[in-house]
Amino acid sequence: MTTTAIRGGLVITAAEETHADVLVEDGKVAALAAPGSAFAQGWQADRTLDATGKYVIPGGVDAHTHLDLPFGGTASSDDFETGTRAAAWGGTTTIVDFAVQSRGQALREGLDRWHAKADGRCAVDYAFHMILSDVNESTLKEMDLLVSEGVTSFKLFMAYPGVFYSDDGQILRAMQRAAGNGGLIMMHAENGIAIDVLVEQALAAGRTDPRYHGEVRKALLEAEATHRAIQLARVAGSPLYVVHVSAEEAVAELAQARDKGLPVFGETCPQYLFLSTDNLAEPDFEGAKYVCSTPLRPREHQAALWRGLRTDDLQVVSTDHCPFCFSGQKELGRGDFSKIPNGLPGIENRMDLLHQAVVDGHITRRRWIEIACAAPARMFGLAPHKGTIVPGGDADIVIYDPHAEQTLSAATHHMNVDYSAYEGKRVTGRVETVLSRGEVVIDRHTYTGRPGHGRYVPRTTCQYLT
Ligand code: DUC
Ligand code: ZN
Ligand code: ZN
Ligand code: ZN
Repeated sequence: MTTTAIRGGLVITAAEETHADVLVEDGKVAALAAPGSAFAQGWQADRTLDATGKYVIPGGVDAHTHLDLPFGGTASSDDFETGTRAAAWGGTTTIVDFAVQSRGQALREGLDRWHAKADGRCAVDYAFHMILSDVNESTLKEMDLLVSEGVTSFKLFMAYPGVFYSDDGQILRAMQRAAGNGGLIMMHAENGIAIDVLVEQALAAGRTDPRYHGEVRKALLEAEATHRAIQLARVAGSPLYVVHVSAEEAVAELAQARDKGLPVFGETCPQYLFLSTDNLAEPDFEGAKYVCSTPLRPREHQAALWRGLRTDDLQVVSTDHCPFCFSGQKELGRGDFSKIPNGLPGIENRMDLLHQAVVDGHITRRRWIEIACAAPARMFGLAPHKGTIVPGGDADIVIYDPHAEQTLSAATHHMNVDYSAYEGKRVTGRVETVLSRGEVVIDRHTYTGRPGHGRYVPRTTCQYLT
């Protein structure tokens, strides 16, 4: 039985901040004790980590990643080994990735494929959502089975006609099924049919640069789809989680639904909080680095996102980490923005960027932990093992130096991608040491983890509803 003591830090959870020693036994949190008290009573640790002057926070839970995802004629450049290692570097100790059902495929085939990609390769713990690309009678029946084995959330797309797209009838059926089996429907809310018309018109008019990606994927078409998804969920009697919310108008739809008391939830991502259409307009095709969907918005939208995070109209910040190298991958879209693979890297940067938001005064320290750790854990059935520091919970713990200064850069990050979306950005705060189930995987800025340490975690249903 290995015991570890984390001494002298300020323990921050979503619920409270307290100076305490954290005692870890066999991968679990054994106790929180007043500083020094456990040792005075004879408690002994095999290893003591000094957290004096530091924060002791739960490991991050990133509920939206795409590792090793075939997309846009290529595949995301981080696989489960490199992506989860980068997550650990950034203080994230649990990811929920999206297994994909391809057209004509059973859910089981897609899920097995994702297990094979991840098995034995992960540095931190992982779970799966399931993307539904082919809603039919047998898919609907399979949803029940997946829920019972711990894949309790299903992503549907109102965008990407011909690829992932579901029509309103398919969406309604999947929502009805989720209403019966306890599953949570996650929605990519953009009107993809209308967007495709605008894409065609833009290209025909010679508007081929990356910035037109942002212009055709209009905020109003995100808001319209968000509104439609909410109404369909009401009709079906199912809860709804809208992923990667970027438009002020979409936040307003969520706020209105929540004011009615509906079980509607929203996620945003660091790129929408810190980047904007200014980045998409960077010259020499550099804007391609910032092509993702939903797209980056004009800077004016950011205030609504921060407000939504403060008022709890948005509950979660995940990354939608879906990296493609500029060289050879983003470049596929030179001369045609619609061929730029959609997605941004960020799995390593989320905890730091959100800490910077604390420094900047957008959110409190406890809200930082809520939106990055506790809320995603509860939303996706991982609490209380993940997302908090509580006796009996997993010892997924980060010692965080709130005073260290760092400059985000591709030269120093650990994601397998040749650029940083935040190149040159100065942030205050840095991950120092990371424990995953009691094992030190980052030891004072040195990686000490290994592929295969991370375990698959079956999930219960959404804990916001019970
Ligand atoms: N959006 C992205 O930017 N990448 C992956 C899929 C998605 O919906
Ligand atoms: Zn999406
Ligand atoms: Zn995504
Ligand atoms: Zn310091």
